[in-house]
Amino acid sequence: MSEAPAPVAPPVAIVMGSQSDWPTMQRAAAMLDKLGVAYDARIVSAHRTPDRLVAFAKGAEAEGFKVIIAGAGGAAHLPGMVASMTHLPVLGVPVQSKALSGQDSLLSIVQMPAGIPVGTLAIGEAGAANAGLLAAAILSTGDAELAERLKTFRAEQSASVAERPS
Ligand code: RP5
Repeated sequence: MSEAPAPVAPPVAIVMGSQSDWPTMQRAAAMLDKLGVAYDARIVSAHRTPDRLVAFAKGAEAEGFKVIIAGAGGAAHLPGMVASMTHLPVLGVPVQSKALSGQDSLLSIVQMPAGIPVGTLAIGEAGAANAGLLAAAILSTGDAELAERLKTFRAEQSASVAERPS
């Protein structure tokens, strides 16, 4: 009797610092859904669950992930800490905070010292959606069918823009 094939691991991990980040990070998930890219979404807090953070970041490559999207708000250490423990590309999404409207999140994520990169997107939902698109674009360099789906997405987006305001 032949063994069942091993399940294919999703190529994208979406991690976020809190349940409260999920409404924002769902925009990344929705984009990946649209493009047919599998992902696993998890809550991993740099501050509240540091052991979970270390286990996730150090094990991400072995789990089969190819790209990591990390979203956090306020003192947003998650993307940088994840990046410090894996060579996989990390895309950081600054979640819009209540106190400082996400300026704190943005600066926390974008100002990485040389040597540990985090590809930082815009604050909030636009950044999360673009993180999904960028993750797909990275994966598309080794996946011609995904590249075609991305081109179709772009073409449909262009076609949906009216020439004049109504
Ligand atoms: C950060 O603190 C999280 O990423 C979240 O954006 C922010 C607030 O978290 P909660 O107090 O809503 O759990 O760690």
